[in-house]
Amino acid sequence: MAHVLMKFGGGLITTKSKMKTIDERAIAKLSGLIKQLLDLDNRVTIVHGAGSFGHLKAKEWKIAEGAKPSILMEQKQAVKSIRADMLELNRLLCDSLTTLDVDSQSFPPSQWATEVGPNFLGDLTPIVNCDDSVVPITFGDVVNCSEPNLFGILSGDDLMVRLGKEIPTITHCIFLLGDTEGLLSAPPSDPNSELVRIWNSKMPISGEHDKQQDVTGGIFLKLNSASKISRVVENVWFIDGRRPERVLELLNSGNTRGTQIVP
Ligand code: IP8
Repeated sequence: MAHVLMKFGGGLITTKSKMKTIDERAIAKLSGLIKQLLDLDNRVTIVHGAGSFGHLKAKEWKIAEGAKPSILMEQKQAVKSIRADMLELNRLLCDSLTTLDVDSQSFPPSQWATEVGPNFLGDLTPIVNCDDSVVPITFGDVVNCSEPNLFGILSGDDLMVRLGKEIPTITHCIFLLGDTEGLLSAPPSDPNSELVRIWNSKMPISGEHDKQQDVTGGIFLKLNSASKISRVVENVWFIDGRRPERVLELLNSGNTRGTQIVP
């Protein structure tokens, strides 16, 4: 039996550039994957990103930079609105699971976490000790921070680091990506770009961070997070989220098409 910690990237479950647009087909496929994993007696813990339910308003109102006196009223309004949007996205995912008779429990970080980065504060034990018949789900969110920032963005990648390290039963930690098969040797626009099959933090990366839409760290934060987790979890992978069957193949055979992250 495996315990799989998976992150659904925001670019996989939403269209990143279009305000609050979900990818219904992708979500239905991912729910199917969770159902299959549970039917095979595995445990599953989910983290999801924000995509166009978080990054666009966060970018517009500079939420990741913390409170700015000249626009504080608007920022506070945006914080409320992003939190509501994230609850909405989370509800859509949970509803999709319910249609397959999968029970889930949501843990919205704005309600239990403060501060940003992998050393954020908050009690993870309700997620760690969640009943194994239920799929715990948490997500990237706007959290309260101490002065002078007052608020900030806690990325799902940071939640992955802490859950990967603090849930002792995790055997597999998988980042499901929306637009690539894994880590590429060069940006996707480069014709010589190839899938990197195995990566450790001493290897160079030639990535792009889409600052237009992404207020957290893009591929760099993901790699850094995965690398930290690989020190405690044996199987850490980047896999194409449009091909969920690769997750099942990984569990069955120990290998699949994607990037394995090693210490
Ligand atoms: O997509 C970001 O989480 P991520 C959360 O996991 C918000 O980096 C609200 C932008």
